[in-house]
Amino acid sequence: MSARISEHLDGQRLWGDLMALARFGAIDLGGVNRLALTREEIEARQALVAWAREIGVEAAVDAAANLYLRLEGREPSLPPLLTGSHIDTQPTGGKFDGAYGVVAGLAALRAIAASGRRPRRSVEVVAWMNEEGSRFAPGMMGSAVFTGKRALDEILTVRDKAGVSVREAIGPVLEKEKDLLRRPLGYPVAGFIEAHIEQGPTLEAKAKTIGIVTGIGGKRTFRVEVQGEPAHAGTSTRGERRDALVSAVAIVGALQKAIWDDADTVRFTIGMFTVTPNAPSVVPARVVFSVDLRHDDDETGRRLGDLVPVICQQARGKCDVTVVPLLYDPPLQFPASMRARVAEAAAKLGYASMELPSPAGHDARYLHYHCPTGMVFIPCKDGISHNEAESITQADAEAGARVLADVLFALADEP
Ligand code: HGY
Ligand code: MN
Ligand code: MN
Repeated sequence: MSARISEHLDGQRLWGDLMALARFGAIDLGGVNRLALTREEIEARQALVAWAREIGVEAAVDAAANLYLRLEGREPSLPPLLTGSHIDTQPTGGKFDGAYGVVAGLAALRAIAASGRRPRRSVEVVAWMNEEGSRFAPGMMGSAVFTGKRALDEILTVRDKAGVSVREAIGPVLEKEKDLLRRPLGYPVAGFIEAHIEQGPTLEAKAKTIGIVTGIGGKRTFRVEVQGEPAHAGTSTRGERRDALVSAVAIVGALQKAIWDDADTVRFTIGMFTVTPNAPSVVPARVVFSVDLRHDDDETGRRLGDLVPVICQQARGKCDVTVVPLLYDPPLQFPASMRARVAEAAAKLGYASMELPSPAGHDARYLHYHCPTGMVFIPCKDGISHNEAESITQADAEAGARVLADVLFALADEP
C-alpha cells in the first residue's frame, strides 16, 4: 500500500477535466464566460456529477445550489473534510479561476479511491454557488449562505441586470438536479482546504510551485445609484439639466482622488457602470455603478470605505445619489495549523513553496468562520486573471493537486 495518496494522482485526467470544463461557456481568446446559474454552468455541473459517479462518489445539492461531491469515509457520521471552490466565472474569465479548485479536489478524490485507502472522515468537493458576483452581486453567495453569513431569503431576492432574481435562476438548476440528494445548509465540517490559482505574479516571480496562503485581504463593495432626469439633447440647456452622467463622473473623480494612495496599496475599482436610457440624444437620467475597495489593513479599509457615501453626497451636483453597501469583509489570517499542513505536504513532495497573502477573495473567507480553513495556491502566468489570457502549466496544476490530496487525506484520517 503506497505511503502517499498523491502517488495515485492522475495528472493527465486532471488536465483533461480542466480543458473539458472550460468548454462550457468557452469564448474567444481562450477564455470562459460561465456566469452563475446559467445554462453553461448547469451543463458544467452535470459534467462534474458524471465524473464523480465514475468513482462511486455521490452528488448532493443544497437550497443555495451549492454542489457537493462526497467520497464516504470509514466513519460517515463524522463531520467531513471539505475542499473545492467555484465554477462560475467572470464574463471575460479564464479557464482556471475557481475551476482549478473544484477539478483538483475531484482529482484528489480519485487518488484516494485509487489508493484503496479510506480516511476516517468523508471528503467532499464543493462547487460554491456564485462566488464571482458578476451576474448577482455581491459574490460568494453560496458559501455565505452555507456558513450563515447571509440569509438564503436575502440572496434569493437579488436581481441581475436583466431583472432575473436568484430565486428564478436557481429554480432550473435545482430542477435539473432533482435526482441529487438534498443537503441542509451549515452542517458541521471538520475543515476546508481550497486550491486556487494565485491570480497574482508572486509565485511565478519567485519560482515557487506552491503558495501557502496566510490569509485574505479585506474587501468592501457598494452600489452607487445616481438619479437625474431624462431630457432632450437638443432643447435642454445645461443649466436646466439634471444630468446623471455629469454627476456620476464628478463622483468617480472625487472618489478616486480621495481613495487612491501614492503607495498604490489601495485597490479601488469601478468595474460596472450603466447609463439609462443610454441613448445618444437623451440626457442620462440614471447611472448605476459598482465600487470594489480592497485593503489588507482593516482600519484603512474601514476609514476609506466610510468615505464613500460622504464623497458621493458631496460631489453629486444637481442629482440625487443613493449608496448601497453590499459587502464588508475584514482581512483574515488562516490558522497556523492549516498553513503548517500545506507547508509539510509541499516539503515532503519536494515542491518549492512560500507563504503569501491573497488580495483576491475566495469562498475560504467565509468557511474560515465555520471550520479550520486553509488555501493552496499555484502560480499563474504573469499573474493574469479575470482575463481570457489566464494561464497555468499542467505541471503546476498537478503539483497543487498532489499537495491538496495529501493534506486532505491527512486531515480526514486524523484520530
Ligand atoms: O473578486 C475576487 O476577489 C474574486 O476573484 N471573485
Ligand atoms: Mn476565484
Ligand atoms: Mn474570480
